[in-house]
Amino acid sequence: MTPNIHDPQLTKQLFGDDFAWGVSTAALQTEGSCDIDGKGPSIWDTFSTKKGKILDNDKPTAACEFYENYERDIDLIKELNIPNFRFSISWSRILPTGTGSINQAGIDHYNKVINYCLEQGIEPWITVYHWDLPQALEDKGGWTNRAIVAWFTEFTTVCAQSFGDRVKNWMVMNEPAVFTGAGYFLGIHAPGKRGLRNFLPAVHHTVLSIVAGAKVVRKLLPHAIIGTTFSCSYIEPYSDKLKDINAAKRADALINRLFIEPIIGMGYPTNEVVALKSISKYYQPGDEENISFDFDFIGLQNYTREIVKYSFFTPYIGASLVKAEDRNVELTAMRWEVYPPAIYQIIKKFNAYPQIKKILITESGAAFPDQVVNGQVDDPKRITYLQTHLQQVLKAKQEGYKVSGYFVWTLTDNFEWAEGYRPRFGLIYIDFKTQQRIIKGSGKWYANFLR
Ligand code: GCO
Repeated sequence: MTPNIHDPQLTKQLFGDDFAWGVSTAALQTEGSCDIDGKGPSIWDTFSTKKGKILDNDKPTAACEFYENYERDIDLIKELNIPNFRFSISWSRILPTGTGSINQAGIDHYNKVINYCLEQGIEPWITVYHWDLPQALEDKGGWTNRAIVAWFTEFTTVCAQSFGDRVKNWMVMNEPAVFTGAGYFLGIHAPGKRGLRNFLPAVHHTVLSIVAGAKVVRKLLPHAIIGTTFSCSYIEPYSDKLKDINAAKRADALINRLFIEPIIGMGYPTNEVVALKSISKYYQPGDEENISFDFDFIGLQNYTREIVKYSFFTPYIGASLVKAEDRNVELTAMRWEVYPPAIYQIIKKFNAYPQIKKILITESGAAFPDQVVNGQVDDPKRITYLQTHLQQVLKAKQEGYKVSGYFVWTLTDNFEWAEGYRPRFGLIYIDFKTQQRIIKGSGKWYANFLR
């Protein structure tokens, strides 16, 4: 089905004047120039040199060349009528070894990006940390080392002091469940560590760091609007059998609640996942007061739904995901189910927490196998994905649930972590050999919607 580009049921006006529309990116996925102007290596620069870790052994060395050519892509954001641009700061550009001496060239670079956005009338939104830890800190244990709370506070302080006079909207961290789960438990993302003995301290130090970072921004920039972002999937049990229902609850605790609940003052969800109780080993006196913060907003990032089944063989959690490809459903190039009601359910779920004041969708989007035909990229599936998800966001809003922003993931095709350059999530196509850009049909649709 080719969607109606001028769908009268879906207009920007229906979401209200104060709804924030945007697009999200991340430093490591777009910048390239990994060792330019004094930048130190990040864990992804190192991880991607190990054979077999990234699909096709792709590397983020060049990515979208955003570092060198940021003006070109910010011009495209303007051309697409997108008023808000969310991007992250590369820690090892600012502090090449993570702590200690500051690299002025890194600060100058982000000043140029911020200033250019403002000159084009685009509001910059900063994510302080989007997964690219300086390798020098990983060499000292990374997120498993409690000293990281001080290192992260130092990095956040430099960011707030350098950019806070012009940047109003801050997100302390992106998707802690993914970088700790994939990077410190499953070993499939950088730095490739595994097991509970890495995962549990990484979780606790991440929570302490999110709160410490938020406090520093609040102290240095009393007028800043401070959020942090979480990945979340709508979870349903495989059957109405009690053991599947309980397995789904455990998966929900791990996937959706592990970080958000402590941060809003509820503690870790240890009743559902008993293995999490050992996190107390990493507590120090006073931590109870330092694991929660009154955020101005929470960013939710949703892509799909997961179906969960009881599994005797899965350690710690006794639950497994029923793969979307075994469920005869529509899939994206990530093999994730296309299920628009998931985003509505997620908004509804997090509206039930009275501590959450404001919700923004800080990522939503899909990868499909786009192709250039006669110099054009038609991607009707992505247009349908965005429209059907926006209809669900609108439904939530009209039913009275808080939700006040929507940021598409992402501007251009980019380096999709362990999946390399194959999954294409962009509104804009990139030929990675020539770095040529082509605005996809979905980009034109979004531009028209935002006009
Ligand atoms: C995340 C990250 C993005 C990903 C996107 C698609 O949500 O995992 O924020 O960096 O590229 O989500 O997987």
